[in-house]
Amino acid sequence: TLRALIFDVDGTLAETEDLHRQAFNDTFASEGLTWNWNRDTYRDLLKTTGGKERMRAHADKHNIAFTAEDAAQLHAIKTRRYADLVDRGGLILRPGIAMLIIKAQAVGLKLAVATTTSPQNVDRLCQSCWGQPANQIFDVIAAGDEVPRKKPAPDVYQLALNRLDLSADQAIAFEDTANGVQSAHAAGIRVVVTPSIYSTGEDFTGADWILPTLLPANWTADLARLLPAA
Ligand code: XBP
Repeated sequence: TLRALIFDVDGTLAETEDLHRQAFNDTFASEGLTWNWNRDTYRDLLKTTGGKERMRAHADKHNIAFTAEDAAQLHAIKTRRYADLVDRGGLILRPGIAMLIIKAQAVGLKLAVATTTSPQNVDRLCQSCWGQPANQIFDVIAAGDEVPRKKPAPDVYQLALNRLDLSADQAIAFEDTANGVQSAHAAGIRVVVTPSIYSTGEDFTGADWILPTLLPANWTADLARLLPAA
């Protein structure tokens, strides 16, 4: 039986990637770098999960010397900038998320996050969208820097399952990208994918359900039997 819902954050709970992109670009500008990521460039770079890893991918592509310290330092500035941008407001939960979470709580399902971004960023998003800290919405938060390998590796989903003390068949994952689908699938968890602005058109092989949004009107009959009815 289903015991938990495990959510990806960026692109799944909310369309955050353009705010991440802006935070990166603002950071590059304030630190005197000429790097600037437009939407097409960023779509490519998103194939590399994790902000530090993404900057490294850019540096490697352009043969720019870039140390782990450079990445850590820039990323700390980017994280502060992202928090400020989120705090300005305007981020909204994707359709169906708010109600699904209310219904899941009502029927006693556990709620978890399995994300590549940092716990601080999850907290900021929850404050902005729910007016509550992340640990009041989610029972478990598993983040990218806590595991050796980021998505598409299964590590972050396995960490979430361990902390939930559940097996893979007791959970469903919610994702928006091919990397995320692969990660959940590799952990043996059934996965619902709702493609986002940046991930539309990716190869979602391994997904159990592909839906435009999580609004109940989009649920297939087999999914509706699993999820709490809205
Ligand atoms: C999102 C990411 C993150 C964000 C940036 O992946 O890959 O890197 O783009 O966040 P997912 P950080 O949706 O699978 O969590 O800069 O904090 O890494």
